[in-house]
Amino acid sequence: MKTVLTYGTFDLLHLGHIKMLNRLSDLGDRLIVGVSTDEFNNTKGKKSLYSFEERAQIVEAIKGVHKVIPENSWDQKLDDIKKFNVDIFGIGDDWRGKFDFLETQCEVVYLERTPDISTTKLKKSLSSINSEHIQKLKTGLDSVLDVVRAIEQN
Ligand code: C2G
Repeated sequence: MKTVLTYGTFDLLHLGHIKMLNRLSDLGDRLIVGVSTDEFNNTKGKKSLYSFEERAQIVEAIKGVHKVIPENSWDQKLDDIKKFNVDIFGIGDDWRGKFDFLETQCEVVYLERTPDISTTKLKKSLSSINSEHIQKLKTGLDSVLDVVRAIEQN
C-alpha cells in the first residue's frame, strides 16, 4: 500500500487543483490531503471564500482522495508522514525545494502546476461582475425570450 500525502488550501476548487490531486493519486494506492484550516490560511496570508469545513468536504468528494486531514501548521508534515506511513510527499512545483527536508522520511516530488488558472484569478474575475453587468445580462436575456415567444406565437 503506497501512500501519497499533499497539502493545500483548495479554495474555489478548479481544474489546476483537480489535475494535481489526480496526478498525485496516480503515484500510489491512496492519497491523503491536508486541507489548510482557516487559521493556518491566515499565516499563509490567504483568506478563503469557502470555510475549512466546506473546502474539506469538497476535497473529500474527489474520487482519488482517500482521506482529508486538517493542516494546522507548517510543522506537522514530518509527524503526518510517520503517522500515516507516507511513501511519497507531493506538491506543486511552485514549492520546489521548500520541502526537500522531508526526504529523510519519504520520497518528495514537485509536480508542474497547471498554468493560467488560480483561485486568485477566479476571485478577480468574479469580483469584476457588478450589478450593472448583471442588469445588462438580464436585459439581453429578456430580449432573447421576447424573440423566442414571438417565434412560438407564429
Ligand atoms: N495547483 C496547481 N495548479 C494551479 C493551482 C494550484 O497544480 N493552477 C496546485 C498547487 O501547486 C498545490 C495544490 O494545487 O500543490 C493546492 O494549491 P493551493 O490551494 O494554492 O495550496 P497552497 O497555498 O499551495 O498550500 O503546506 C503547503 C501549503 O498548504 C500549500
